[in-house]
Amino acid sequence: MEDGMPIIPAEPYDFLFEPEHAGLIIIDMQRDFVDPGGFGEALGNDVSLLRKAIGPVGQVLAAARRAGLLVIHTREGHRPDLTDLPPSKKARGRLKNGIGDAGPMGRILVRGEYGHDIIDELTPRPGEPVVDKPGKGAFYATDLEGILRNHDIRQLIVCGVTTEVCVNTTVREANDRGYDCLVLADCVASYFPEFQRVALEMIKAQGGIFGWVGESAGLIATLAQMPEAVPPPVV
Ligand code: TIU
Repeated sequence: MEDGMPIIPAEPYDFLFEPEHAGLIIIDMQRDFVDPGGFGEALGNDVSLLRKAIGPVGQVLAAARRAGLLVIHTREGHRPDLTDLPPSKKARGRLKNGIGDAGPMGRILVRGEYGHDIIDELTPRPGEPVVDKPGKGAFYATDLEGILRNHDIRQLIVCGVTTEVCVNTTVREANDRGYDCLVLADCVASYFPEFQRVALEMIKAQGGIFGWVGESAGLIATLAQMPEAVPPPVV
């Protein structure tokens, strides 16, 4: 505790947690990125590296729900008519089966398709906003900033995939907008172990140039000391 404020062990220094103004954001834990047989695996990636985060994210999610933190989920994807898909994004990678095409779990990264949705282990609950984003960052072309403002959120606990792509982009966007981000190292994951390491280094370097890096255990221990929240009525 510092001035009554809980402290979460983190790097480059302890994170002063303001639970009243903190939200949990879970980035793109979608079947197409994380599940065997999805788009990510079809691209040749080893999804087991991403799946390591599922357990810790689930524990953080349960602790955050119990404590009454605002929980926000994001999904990367596009309208079925692909009008929000930049031609550059569609062309990138010269894929035979790319965004909008038929994939192993439906049309790839298209809203409403099975593969686009969040994995069963982390299904959003009613009342938890799901932010659909066309880009890598969760702020770009979404209503996330309005949601955070309406809930007086100033701190973001960040989980999800992938560490160097959508997690890093979102943390940088949040940082420029004045949010303090605590990224939980065991709750984010990359297809590339080297990128996982370096992406976390980048966040906490230079005195926390983009934010803090901690572990789920530190946050969960702090949340466990808070009284159980009465869930708001679902509307
Ligand atoms: N969510 C997210 O990170 N989207 C990606 O495309 N990530 C990759 O690592 N490709």
